[in-house]
Amino acid sequence: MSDTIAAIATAPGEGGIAIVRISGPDAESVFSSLFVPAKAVPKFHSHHLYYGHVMDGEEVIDECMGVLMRAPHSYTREDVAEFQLHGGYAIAHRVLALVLSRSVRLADAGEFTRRAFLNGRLDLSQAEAVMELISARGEQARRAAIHQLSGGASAFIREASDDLYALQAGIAACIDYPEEISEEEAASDLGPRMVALAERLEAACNEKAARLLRTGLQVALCGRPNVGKSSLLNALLGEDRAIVTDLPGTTRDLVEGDLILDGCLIHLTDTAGMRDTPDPVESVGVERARRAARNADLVLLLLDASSPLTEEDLALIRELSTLPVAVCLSKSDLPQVLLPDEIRALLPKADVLTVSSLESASMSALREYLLSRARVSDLLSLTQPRHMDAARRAAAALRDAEQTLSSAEIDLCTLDLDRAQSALSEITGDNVEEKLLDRVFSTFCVGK
Ligand SMILES: Nc1nc2c(ncn2[C@@H]2O[C@H](COP(=O)(O)OP(=O)(O)OP(=O)(O)O)[C@@H](O)[C@H]2O)c(=O)[nH]1
Ligand SMILES: [Mg+2]
Repeated sequence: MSDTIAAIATAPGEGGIAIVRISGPDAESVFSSLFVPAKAVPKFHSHHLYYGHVMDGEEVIDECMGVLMRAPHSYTREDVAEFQLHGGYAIAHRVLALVLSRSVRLADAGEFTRRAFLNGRLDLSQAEAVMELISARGEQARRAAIHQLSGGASAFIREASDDLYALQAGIAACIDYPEEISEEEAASDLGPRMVALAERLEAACNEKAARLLRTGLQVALCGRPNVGKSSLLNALLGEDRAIVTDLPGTTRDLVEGDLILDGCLIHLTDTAGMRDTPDPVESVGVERARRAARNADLVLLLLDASSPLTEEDLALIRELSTLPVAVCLSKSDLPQVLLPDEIRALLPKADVLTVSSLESASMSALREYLLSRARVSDLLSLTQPRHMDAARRAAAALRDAEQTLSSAEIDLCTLDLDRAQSALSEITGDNVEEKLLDRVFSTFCVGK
């Protein structure tokens, strides 16, 4: 980390401003060599915003604001300098090139945050939360990410880790002072505490809720041809996304769209009408529809309420019954032939809704329903697959420890508890290998 790095910190494209960020020991000298303040100053103050120009010799590159943040009061805890330029491609790249021509290296993805972590400004779960926050789609995901950035996961893990240290101390005492604490006494006290801690860690691994936060509720609109799937997609999105005609078999491929309802992300996939067909293109579409149904958190099975159930409908009800299905009786603005009770008899566990793409009241009810399925009610302690994987390993090691203890192998129990402690420390990054850091930060954008 002895070198100086730089990158464009803002998103590509045109915008109000573009920021070129520099971090490292040469940040100040490079900044001073390129930035000429409108009012000359003997020395730049830290954390002051200056108005001036970026110059390449005599040539003015841009009119901009410049700021210097001396270590350790900066994002990376190193000296950091930033040019706030006009937000255009050519300007930002020219300034970056100028900076890089002064023995500064282009930053790797996430390298600023990696330095912030290595310099102790954030722990690893907080560093990961930075990218979660940036990629949050919807208020629900933002709230979870800022909770993690503020140390939500870290606090939970540190508390678990402290309890684990207490267990380790208990075992050590039992080994060191066998005359004072018998193995039976230790087992009856420490064993249940190990199980309780394992249970607490396991309960924090709610993969489904975490996925809802990260990628939103995945909803597949399925049904035989012509039941109104594409019309429903369009009505939900409020735009003409999918082609709608009165010909069965109109949709051939998957048509996707995102909906944010009350801050919750819902990813909708309209699919080809499912039927046996000799048409090779359509049958690929039907296969894709089946895959979308299998991968969905919720399958909205559309059945045309204005006509009786067909053989195709019945086959689909059978096929999809093992998936998380809710039935939408569609076209409810037309005289209704198919009634909810008939469906409830066939699919007793499925919710049944009545919808019409043409009627806003029924669309509001459907939106409410989707929202109820997409909302994650509690603030989760853990939201990332990497964290949940480590917490599960820690829990498994604790359960092993309890088993070892009850088979009276108290010395061996220490090894299990060490394993648990090491898994927990992966989450906060107290004990990590370079390879893990590479993996974590490779998902970041350059400039963060
Ligand atoms: N009255 C009424 N007609 C509807 C409604 N929804 C769809 N339709 C009509 O039903 C026909 C088929 O609609 P689509 O949305 O294309 O049906 P689909 O299920 O996507 O059909 P495929 O893509 O062929 O599988 C069109 O003529 C629509 O106008 C509705 O809520 N009410
Ligand atoms: Mg369609």
